Amino acid sequence: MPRTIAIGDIHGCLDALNALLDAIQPTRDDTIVTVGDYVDRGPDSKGVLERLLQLEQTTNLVPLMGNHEEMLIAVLERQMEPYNWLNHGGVETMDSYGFAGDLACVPKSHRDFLTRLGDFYENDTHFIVHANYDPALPLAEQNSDLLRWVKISNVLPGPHISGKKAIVGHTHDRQGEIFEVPHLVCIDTFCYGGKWLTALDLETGKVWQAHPNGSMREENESERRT
Ligand SMILES: [Mn+2]
Repeated sequence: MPRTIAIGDIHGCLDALNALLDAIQPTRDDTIVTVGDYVDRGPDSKGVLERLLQLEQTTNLVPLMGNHEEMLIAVLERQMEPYNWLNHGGVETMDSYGFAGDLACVPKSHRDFLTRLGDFYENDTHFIVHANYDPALPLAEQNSDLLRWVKISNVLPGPHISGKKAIVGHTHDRQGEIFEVPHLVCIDTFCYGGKWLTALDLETGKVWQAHPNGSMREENESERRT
């Protein structure tokens, strides 16, 4: 049976991403949905984008756009002054590219990847967005600021009109735990802050969690029904 697996906010934590993928062993028929925020804060944003580009070749990858990719694109396209972004983890991203004054250190393959990121994923039972959603609007009609920026700790959305269960990232739990209510699961478990990178199998509820040092959280592997 092909699986559909969501992966939370990676934020440059390449060792955690590699550990998760080693444990999951995605096949060509599996769908891996990454919720966005691949870059910033953690140590190896460049390596994470490189790994996602590889993953596109070997599984059905559906990469979504986070607010951090939105900022990076705006800086690369010189539509935004970099200062705010640099304060939100952009310094670490530029370090990973060996930035020495020229934005050309970010290769075209990475820029192209950033521009083809999607806003949502949905199947018959679930949908996935980076941050939040308007429960009353179809996914294709959502406001991108709401999708990418608004924390569920500020506005916890109600059940979506589709009746499907929401999977989101963006609002990290400082204890590194998954937040779950009946209609929504948040899988940003604060990897860059020293907690966990989470993957969730939508069908079976199986959870994998990896530490930024690349070790797996064994005790949390359990069968959960989402
Ligand atoms: Mn975010």
